[in-house]
Amino acid sequence: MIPSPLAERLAQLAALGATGHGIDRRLFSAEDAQARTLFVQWARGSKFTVEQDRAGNVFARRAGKRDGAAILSGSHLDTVPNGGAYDGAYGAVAALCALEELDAAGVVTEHPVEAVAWAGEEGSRFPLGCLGSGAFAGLNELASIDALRDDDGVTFADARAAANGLLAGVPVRDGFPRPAGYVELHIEQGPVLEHRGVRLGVVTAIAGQVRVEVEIHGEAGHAGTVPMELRRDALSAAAELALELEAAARTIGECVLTVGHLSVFPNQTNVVPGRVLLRIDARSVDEARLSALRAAIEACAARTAAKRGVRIETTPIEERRVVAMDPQLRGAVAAAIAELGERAIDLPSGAGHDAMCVAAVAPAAMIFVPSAGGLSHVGNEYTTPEDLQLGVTALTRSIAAIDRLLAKD
Ligand code: HGY
Ligand code: MN
Ligand code: MN
Repeated sequence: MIPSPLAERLAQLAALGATGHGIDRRLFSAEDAQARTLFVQWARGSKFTVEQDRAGNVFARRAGKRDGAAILSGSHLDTVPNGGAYDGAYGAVAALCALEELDAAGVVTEHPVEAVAWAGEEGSRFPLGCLGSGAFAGLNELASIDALRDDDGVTFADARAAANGLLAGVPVRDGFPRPAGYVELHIEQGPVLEHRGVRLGVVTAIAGQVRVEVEIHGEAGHAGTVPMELRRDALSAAAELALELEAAARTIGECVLTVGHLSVFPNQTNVVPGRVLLRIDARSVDEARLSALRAAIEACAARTAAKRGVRIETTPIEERRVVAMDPQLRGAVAAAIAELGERAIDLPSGAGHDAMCVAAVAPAAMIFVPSAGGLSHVGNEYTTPEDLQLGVTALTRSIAAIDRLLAKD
């Protein structure tokens, strides 16, 4: 089988940041700069006009009959540590392939269409998810993003200005022009499509997210001499808090809560941990449950602090509301898929996506393809080449359908 540009491009991207256990490609790293450079080369190879914005997002524009507000499609090129080859990269490459398929079919759209590679969706370097799309949508001021620091203390502003930041030779556009509409193709990252035996999904809503940083101040001491009853062990307190939070999430129901990031200080075998830093990621597609999660985090922290005699500080670091996808665009996507003779189901997204930010400034829709075993954010993330290709075809048809729909406005 002749490899498609989609498969070849995904393979090239997968090599950037390969760790042997997955892919580690964080914003403004050398690997990330190489990935954005490939995106630019592929776009220019197909005669699309390329620009970037001050947040590091990269755009490849295909002209339409009109100038002005474009229909955007894309996703992110960064990954979580030891992430997979499809989360984000697939949607960014697929958008380019969709523009090329429009060219090949001689489709002249009313609107310009832009493929976009969003910067820093994962929040795996700077402590904010959807960093580029959040700036693009005006949800996060660039000035506040500039001040964000990575674990080495490097600010976003410095990283952006450094060698692996904004790309040399790519014009930097002014501001963040509002698009006419947005459609993102993404792997489902869950088990529903595979379980239902369906190859395409139309997303109804994207779960809201609450991310909280927690600092637990206990008392460091000699592991051999401090009696158990006199300890204020920050790690034992963190462990108790994590279990309390897990129980609270199970009680609230239809939500998820994860303590996925934890640092112990001084992290020395023979020293009682004096301080622990952890981050909580809580989500639900129901706003009332999100509020209950916020309250539970505070209540569990207060209870654990009192019980263990430690001081616990909680700092919200990210708040994303539940975002419903646009009903009209969903209808256009569903009709385009039906024309392909393919079945699709409606489903919510527990994973966050750039679409939840872009939806603040334009009607947005998302299309899912199945994830094998529902796995994602792991190195063995997989979707069959046939499903990947079907997704591109569905995306191409959806972009054309959305263009016709919005041209009527
Ligand atoms: O965390 C998420 O849901 C997304 O992958 N950033
Ligand atoms: Mn992800
Ligand atoms: Mn993603």
